[in-house]
Amino acid sequence: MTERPFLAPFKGIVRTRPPWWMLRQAGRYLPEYREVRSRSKDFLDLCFTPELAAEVTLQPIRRFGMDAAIVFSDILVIPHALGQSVSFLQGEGPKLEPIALERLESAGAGERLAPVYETIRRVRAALPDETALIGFAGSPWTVATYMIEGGSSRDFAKIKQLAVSDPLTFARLIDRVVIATSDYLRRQVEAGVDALQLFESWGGVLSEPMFRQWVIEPTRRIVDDIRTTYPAIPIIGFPRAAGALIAAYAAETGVDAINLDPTVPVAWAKTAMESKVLQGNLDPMVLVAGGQALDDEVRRILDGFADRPFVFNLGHGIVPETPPDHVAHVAELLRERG
Ligand code: 1CP
Repeated sequence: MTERPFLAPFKGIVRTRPPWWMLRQAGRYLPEYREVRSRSKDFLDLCFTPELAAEVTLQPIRRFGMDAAIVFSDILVIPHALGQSVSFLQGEGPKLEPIALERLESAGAGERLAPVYETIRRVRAALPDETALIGFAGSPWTVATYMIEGGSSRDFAKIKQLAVSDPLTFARLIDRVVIATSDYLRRQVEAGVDALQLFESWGGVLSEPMFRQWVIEPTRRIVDDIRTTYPAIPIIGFPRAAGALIAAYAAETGVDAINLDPTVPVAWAKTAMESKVLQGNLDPMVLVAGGQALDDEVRRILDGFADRPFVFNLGHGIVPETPPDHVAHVAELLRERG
């Protein structure tokens, strides 16, 4: 097998051109994605139809040649697997029906997520040998925000109330999500992914003690669980917008790498997380804007992380307004580095 460039930083290898991929690199900014999406009944149907999910996973690789593909699925397949009803309404974001804790299905993620493992096998068979494949899940706190709030939230009022006023009940919910997520990620590795990413999109709304209890601790349990079966699999954590607590997350969860959001200063990240692979942290809006600002930002980030293990990426997901040409231009800027 040829060495996959994406994996080099995880072995401590630094090359003149770092590997790259882009958060949410499959999706609505690509016309070929919109075409496949229009053929599926709804978004979850797309996630659970291996033929279509594999196709949209491969689309950005064909167009731009990133060093890694990320399996097409969503963080909300875990509540679905636990028996909560999840739907994605056009233009409104996800909607989750309220469900009593006792009614959540027990055990792991079970067979409901089998189509995702089939997607992984298909993608691996179709990918160029040098391209890595990343599996992922949401982190328990972030997944629980959707389960408790019933969708996206601004103030996280319900989940904070529950976590503060009834921590035992909330801990039982988090436990269920930890077990299902560990199972789901282990099965993704078994199906053929080269690395895993955990998305903690909403950890940044918590105080330090709550962040330690509901972000660091459950994440550490998942990492420990995966490591008992797969000690060498690279795990990337993404504690988005978590400020100074990012360093505690990096030190205490056991992840190998940290995806940095656009607000994290390069120099701070390098000293605060010296032993970690770093990934990020271009602002997706600069990618939309393009022009000189894009060139300057890509160069600033590449120069800033040039001397250490690094994966070039965005600091948050690609937005649907992104011109595909701007992504092609970033690929060009990276190629100029060798
Ligand atoms: O109609 C559509 O096509 C739906 C848009 C969409 C897409 C393309 C959703 C709904 N999910 C996805 C795929 C997805 N989501 C991937 C696959 C990889 C890829 O696209 O290349 C990944 C990794 C995610 C992760 C995800 N989903 C996160 C974590 C990252 C982040 O953006 O913070 C979160 C929070 C979700 C929930 C979710 N799913 C979809 C939407 C619109 C949302 C966000 C809602 C919100 O902002 O609260």
